[in-house]
Amino acid sequence: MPFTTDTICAPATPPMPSSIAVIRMSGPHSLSIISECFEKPSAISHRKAVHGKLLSEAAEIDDVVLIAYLAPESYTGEDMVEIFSHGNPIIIKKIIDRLISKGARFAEPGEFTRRAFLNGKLDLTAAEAIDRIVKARGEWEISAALSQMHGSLREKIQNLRESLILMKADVESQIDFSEEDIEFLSNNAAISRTQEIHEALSEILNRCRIGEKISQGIDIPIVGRPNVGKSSILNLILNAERAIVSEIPGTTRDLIRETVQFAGYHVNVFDTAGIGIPGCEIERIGIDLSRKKIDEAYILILVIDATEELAETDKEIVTISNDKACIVLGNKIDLVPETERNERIALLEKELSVPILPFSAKTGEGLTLLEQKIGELLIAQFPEQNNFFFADQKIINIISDAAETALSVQKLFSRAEPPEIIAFELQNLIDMLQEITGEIATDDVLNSIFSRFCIGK
Ligand SMILES: Nc1nc2c(ncn2[C@@H]2O[C@H](COP(=O)(O)OP(=O)(O)OP(=O)(O)O)[C@@H](O)[C@H]2O)c(=O)[nH]1
Ligand SMILES: [Mg+2]
Repeated sequence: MPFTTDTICAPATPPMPSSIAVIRMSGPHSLSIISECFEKPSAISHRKAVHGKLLSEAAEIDDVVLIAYLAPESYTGEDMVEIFSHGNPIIIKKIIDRLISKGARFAEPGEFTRRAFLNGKLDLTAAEAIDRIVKARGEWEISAALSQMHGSLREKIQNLRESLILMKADVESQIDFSEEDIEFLSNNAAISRTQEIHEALSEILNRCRIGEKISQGIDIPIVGRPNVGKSSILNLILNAERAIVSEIPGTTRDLIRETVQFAGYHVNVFDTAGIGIPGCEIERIGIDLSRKKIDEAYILILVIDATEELAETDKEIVTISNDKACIVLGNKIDLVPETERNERIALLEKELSVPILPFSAKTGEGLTLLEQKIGELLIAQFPEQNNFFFADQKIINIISDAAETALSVQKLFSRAEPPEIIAFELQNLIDMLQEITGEIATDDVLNSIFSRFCIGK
């Protein structure tokens, strides 16, 4: 085992009153430490839940259930103990203090999973997935992270690595037997195989980038002229009085961000400043922010006032949103008499050349359809819901370098460079793939990954 003679402990549940808290301990002294703190040390055995008093000298700290796991059959691969106590932060602290007084030390963030990785219990792609399962804010994110934990990304990388190892063996045999008449992988076959590898790595990179976007949340700004009802719509979506609503145009000046779930995705909805002629410097800054938000977004909710004539600004916003997935709401439809609605919406649709959803932030009319349409757009933008990956930025950089290196190997083949040179570059590429799964691990990458983890994970 490459690691540790020390024993670590930490709460695995948050420091707030709850029915049960879990405290974990891992390392070679876990069993001797717990034996000194538990009233019935002889009852402790591998993977068996035991119930009894946790003691500080003679006094009872709490009535607990604990499970011991003997190495290597534990999460970390070391001897481990999990203590289930009552979820009172005072009790949790006393238990931790007690374990520390007997020789354990408080764990760093992610240190349990780091030990699991170092002991070969999981690879780096699975470790990353575990962090995402804990922190995911959308259902698709959880399901993608679960399949990554079960090996979806690792298998892809390992298949590529195996194919590269075969290729390298083939190239190396040309070094040794160059005088003899042996059938080698033809140059053309090697060129097309490296192309496939480049494409596979680019695809993985793309899926990691989508994973990143999805875990940060997909931005959907609500945009339009001043006073058309953007803030009222945000409040309606959230079912809360989040943004100030007033009949004075130019009320909202800042971006207001709130997170909601649509169709299983975690979405950041933004209320923005109305786009128009700014009345003051602050409004101007707000309008600049709105325009920037329109630029960056893939999906937009565009609001027009269905009771008013179209303004040039409405047309301009529709034009600049042309290449985006856009839902246009004809808001304040409650103010249009029932008999005139169809005609009104048809006229606006004709002038703007886009479909318009009749909407009322006041009565809630159109909300169900809006939510349904946002769901459809999200699914259209991210069609393979759980087919994306999660990776640390440093790992994403390695994948990107690997995709480039596959291309440079291809060039070496097409220039028919000496096999020694090609084999060297192939080995570089193989090493990069090993860094992704962690077979080759640097402290730099490990720190970057595990420092993002929670304490106790
Ligand atoms: N009748 C009716 N009034 C609405 C509706 N939506 C908004 N309003 C009213 O329109 C006015 C402006 O609403 P806001 O939500 O503040 O509009 P906004 O687009 O955020 O305005 P700015 O922040 O100034 O750009 C307020 O008086 C709202 O009560 C609606 O659907 N029906
Ligand atoms: Mg507003």
